[in-house]
Amino acid sequence: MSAPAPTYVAVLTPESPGAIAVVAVSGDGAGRLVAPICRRRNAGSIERFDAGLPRLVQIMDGEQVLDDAIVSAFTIGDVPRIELNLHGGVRIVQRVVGVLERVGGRLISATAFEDRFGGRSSFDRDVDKALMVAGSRRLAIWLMAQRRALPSFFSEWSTFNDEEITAFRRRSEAAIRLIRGVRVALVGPPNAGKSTLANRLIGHERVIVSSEAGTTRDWIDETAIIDGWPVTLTDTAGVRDTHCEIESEAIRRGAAQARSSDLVLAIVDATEPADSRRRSIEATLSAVSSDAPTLVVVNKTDAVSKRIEPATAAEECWVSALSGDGMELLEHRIADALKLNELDSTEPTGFFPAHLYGRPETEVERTTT
Ligand SMILES: Nc1nc2c(ncn2[C@@H]2O[C@H](COP(=O)(O)OP(=O)(O)OP(=O)(O)O)[C@@H](O)[C@H]2O)c(=O)[nH]1
Ligand SMILES: [Mg+2]
Repeated sequence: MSAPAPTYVAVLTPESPGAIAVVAVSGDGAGRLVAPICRRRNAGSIERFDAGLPRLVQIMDGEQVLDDAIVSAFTIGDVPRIELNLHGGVRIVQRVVGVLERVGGRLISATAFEDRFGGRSSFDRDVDKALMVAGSRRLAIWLMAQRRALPSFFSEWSTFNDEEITAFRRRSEAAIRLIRGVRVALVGPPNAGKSTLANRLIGHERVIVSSEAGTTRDWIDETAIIDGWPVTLTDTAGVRDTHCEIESEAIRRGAAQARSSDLVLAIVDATEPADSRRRSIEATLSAVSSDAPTLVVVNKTDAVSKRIEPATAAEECWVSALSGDGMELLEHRIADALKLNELDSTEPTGFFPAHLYGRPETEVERTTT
């Protein structure tokens, strides 16, 4: 008699803290493996799980309750699968998986599990991976559109000419950066309104604002939704000559952040005379010396009554972080500078580096491991 086919166990959610974790068990013996380690909340035992009838149970390690979990049973193709929806603590997941292994489950990676039982293409898995980190509704909708558009594009890859491939790669660069995480640094002299502008873009009072110059010390990262796209904003300490050691270190750290950003917003104060704004822009940009594109933002337009003369041609955006005036245009400009407008259409566009070569990322992972 041949040995019974193994029952496989995999953690489907990422190995990082989260609100829930999903442990899947697949194979003919899935029910026989899971039922004995579960009990009803009134301590009664569980005989079996019925498909389509999720149950709230306690997962047990002997007499110890490991977690309250929702357990659902279904079949994929004709293979029975049971999913345990646990609380997301890393320790709970480890212990539940440990119990499942002890009663005979064979632990495999989520990728191997998906290969065996998922029934989904590797590109679908790319979309799911990206959706997990997509920080905005617009990006999620865009990814769902790619789920339809990209596979047929990949299947015709060999028929495209160089020009078509180049256009595809150009569109894709912006999306790859967005999925990896786009960073925008706010720099400028003290009191220009960097933190007020950061709060306005973030949508709540995340950072401290005060009329005292030198308020922001350590740089602060926070996600803002710019034109519908998720962008990480870094508010930094105002750039000026100072004898204060702590402030100097804060300025140095802020400049380092700006150098590793995808875009630098140089904020200046509209109430300053044009000459002094010009000097501020020069001093700020030389202090951060970043290769990233720069957008000069003139803030506090509400505080000046007469028309302000541009100090340099680079002064492109005029806003009032206090009243919100000009913010919509500023958001468009930021999105343009980050080339996110490349994603306005639903043309096939890659979002992982492997897509630049016409194949799903998971395929590359598999051939390189
Ligand atoms: N009238 C007006 N005041 C503003 C505006 N934006 C900021 N302020 C004021 O300018 C002062 C400094 O604002 P902050 O946002 O703390 O400036 P900051 O550039 O972050 O300053 P540091 O952290 O010290 O470098 C505060 O009193 C703000 O209320 C604006 O658009 N209009
Ligand atoms: Mg500040």
